[in-house]
Amino acid sequence: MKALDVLILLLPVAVNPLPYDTMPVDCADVYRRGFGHSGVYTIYPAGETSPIQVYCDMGCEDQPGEGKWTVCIVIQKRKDGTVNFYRGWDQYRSGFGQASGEYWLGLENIHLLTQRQKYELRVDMEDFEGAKVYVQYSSFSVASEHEGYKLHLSGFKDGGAGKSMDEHNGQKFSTFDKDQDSYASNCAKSYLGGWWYGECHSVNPNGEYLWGNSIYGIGINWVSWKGYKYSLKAIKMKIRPVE
Ligand SMILES: [Ca+2]
Repeated sequence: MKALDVLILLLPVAVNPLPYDTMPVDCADVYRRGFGHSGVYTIYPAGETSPIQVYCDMGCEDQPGEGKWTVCIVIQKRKDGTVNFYRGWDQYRSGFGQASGEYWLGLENIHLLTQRQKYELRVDMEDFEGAKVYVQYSSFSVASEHEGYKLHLSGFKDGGAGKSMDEHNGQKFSTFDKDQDSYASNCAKSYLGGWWYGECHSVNPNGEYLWGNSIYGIGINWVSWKGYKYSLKAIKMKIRPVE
């Protein structure tokens, strides 16, 4: 038995669960309660019966920005190709992967968070040569499933990656088994991801993990930075409530 296990056994068991009004609804709330370390936390954006595990980044500017991104919720993370992102609708709706590693938080969770209050989006990314860039949008929200989890973005700010993601504003989400894109064929099938595809994409953060060289459009592409034939090393989508 490891020392940590013993410690856990010795800790007193909470007899009464905390009342709902003390449960954190997002990462800023976790941080305000004194948890200052980045890591996996449970938050309750939709109430006490719907806990979700998220990665709270308590210092979420991977490269220098304006210094105000101190706490955020990571909604998507790619870094080593350990998780398969070519998945169907149910998986993209409810989320997959591990909050401690590569993951997708889930469209329903993202919708619940961003309908509660106003959020902004930051996307940090890195290539295999060590270059790091980002973009920010001062407003980010995802509509309900009934509305196809439509993406709403505004207030672009460039941290070097360029405005490719703009093209996806207003699109519904699509997976290989649910085509809601605006193209004749199935973009998710053609480009091996799940995304707010239009005709079809200019960024593909949930594409195949390919260690650099990408067959046209199927990798983790960010076209205004690296084009359709380069798949990024790492990308993280993060949101924070607007104060
Ligand atoms: Ca289509």
